[in-house]
Amino acid sequence: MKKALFFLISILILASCKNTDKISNEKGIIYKENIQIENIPSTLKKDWWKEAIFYECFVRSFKDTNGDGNGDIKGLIQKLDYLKNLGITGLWLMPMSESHFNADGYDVIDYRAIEKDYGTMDDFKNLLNEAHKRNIGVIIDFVPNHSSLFHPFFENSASSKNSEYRNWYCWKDKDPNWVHPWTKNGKTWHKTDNGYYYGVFYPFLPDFNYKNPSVLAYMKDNLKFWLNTGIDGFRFDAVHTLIENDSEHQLNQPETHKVYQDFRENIFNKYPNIYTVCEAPFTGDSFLGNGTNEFNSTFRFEYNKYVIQGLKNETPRSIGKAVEQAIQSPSGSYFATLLSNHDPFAGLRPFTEFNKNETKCKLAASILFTSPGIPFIYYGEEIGMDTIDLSQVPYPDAQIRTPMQWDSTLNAGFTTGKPLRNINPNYTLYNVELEEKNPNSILNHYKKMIAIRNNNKSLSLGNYENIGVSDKNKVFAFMRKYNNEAIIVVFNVTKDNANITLDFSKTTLPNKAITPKNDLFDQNISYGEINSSNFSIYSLNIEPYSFKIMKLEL
Ligand SMILES: [Ca+2]
Ligand SMILES: [Ca+2]
Ligand SMILES: [Ca+2]
Repeated sequence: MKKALFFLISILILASCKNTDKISNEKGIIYKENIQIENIPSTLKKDWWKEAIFYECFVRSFKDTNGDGNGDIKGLIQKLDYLKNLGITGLWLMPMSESHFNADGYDVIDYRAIEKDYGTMDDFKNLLNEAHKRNIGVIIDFVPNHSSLFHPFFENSASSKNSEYRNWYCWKDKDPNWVHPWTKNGKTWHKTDNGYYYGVFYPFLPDFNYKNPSVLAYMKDNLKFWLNTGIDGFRFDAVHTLIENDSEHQLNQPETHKVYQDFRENIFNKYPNIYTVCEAPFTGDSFLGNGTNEFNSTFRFEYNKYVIQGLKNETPRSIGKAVEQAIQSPSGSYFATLLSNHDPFAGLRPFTEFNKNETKCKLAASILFTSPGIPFIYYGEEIGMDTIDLSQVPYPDAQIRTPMQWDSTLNAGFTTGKPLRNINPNYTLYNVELEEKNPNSILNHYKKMIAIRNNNKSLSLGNYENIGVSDKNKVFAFMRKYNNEAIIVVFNVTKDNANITLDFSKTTLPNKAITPKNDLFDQNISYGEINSSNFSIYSLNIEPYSFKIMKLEL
């Protein structure tokens, strides 16, 4: 009898290991160690991400299928055909790990479990299958710097100075009073009954101690755990904050780069078709390393800043500069470009930034999809979702993380229950169902521009060349060239008509007679021949707030 019971318990423990990769014992939670790298064949084409257009999705706000008011994995699966139809080829999912929900998933309590509100690991694997069937790669957020206060390791760490996991977080007996690296009068060390812990973002997000080799090993196992599920890569959160040394040395430390070089060499490179992109605001290209030894991409927040501001102020020079710089990453690496994301530091929703001006939303998208770099759309951007009033949300970040607007019915078709947070009142005018029917909608503009990028490799893989223009106060122009295809893009971002000439003499365009094809966006527009007599004075008329996309076969 005893033997049978022991056998039963063993089976149960094994079963729980298999499902969650962790077992509980009297000491707390112990995670499986030394996870092996598995050979997971990728169904996506080699280096798929270099030509991809990504869609950032906050699952909790995307589509609810069980009426609990929270978006879920099954809801995302239901909407994969919408995404396929939009033309995107990559999905970035904001954190999928079980979290305490103080920070929309960036407060992890279990690195190896799917958020309970989202569904199960089986649901997640089903999502990966369904996305891959549609040639969509899936990357997930990974939050290396901090956990939730309610992560069992932090709870243990905080319980006593002698606790087993004490050294997994950063503790001091006295407040060292470090100056906060970006918030004036912000606190970095937080008081408890038995010491101060470091938490650079918030008191409820304690930083891990990466000087402890056990932490590093745990995180490497977590990375392998997720890669073994068949995901196609990661978006790494706040990479510049990983290791801190003293008050003056809290960000972008050399030891931090060593950690990512280790991840790249010993994990990422062993899964050959994955993509890694990192968030490190305003640290330039430092987390791209030499181009091949840290992350594949880093978000270029200067890009969205200058594109959005340049369109608001109608200053073509600053936008042209931002586009040009989007290709200047170390060889082998790529900047990720965007107009907006889930963080207000990167701006509010473009529709809000442009004061509800649809034309500027569309121009911004046209710039994004013709620029060098790997473009990312933030969910709802493609339908002109607005920023919600601050009084309607529990905390500021939530004002740009409201439920997706699918149709004009109650709760915008997001849920049949009570939505987790208020839906933006503009949903009756701006939603997927209405915009799909309107050829001039923001959504149809996005679809058209995405198709143009997907159908023309010079826009994704091509080089960048600046084209001289006769009136830099109205217009900027550039060329993207790949093999024997060149695309010339000209933007007038002002309220005035622009009657201008283009100068190709500083480009690598061959000085011979070529007639551009009809405009890629508006097939009704045809162009005159480019030849040796007009090579430096090619005339074009561009109406206010409009653009031309000319394709040449060389
Ligand atoms: Ca739900
Ligand atoms: Ca949760
Ligand atoms: Ca840190």
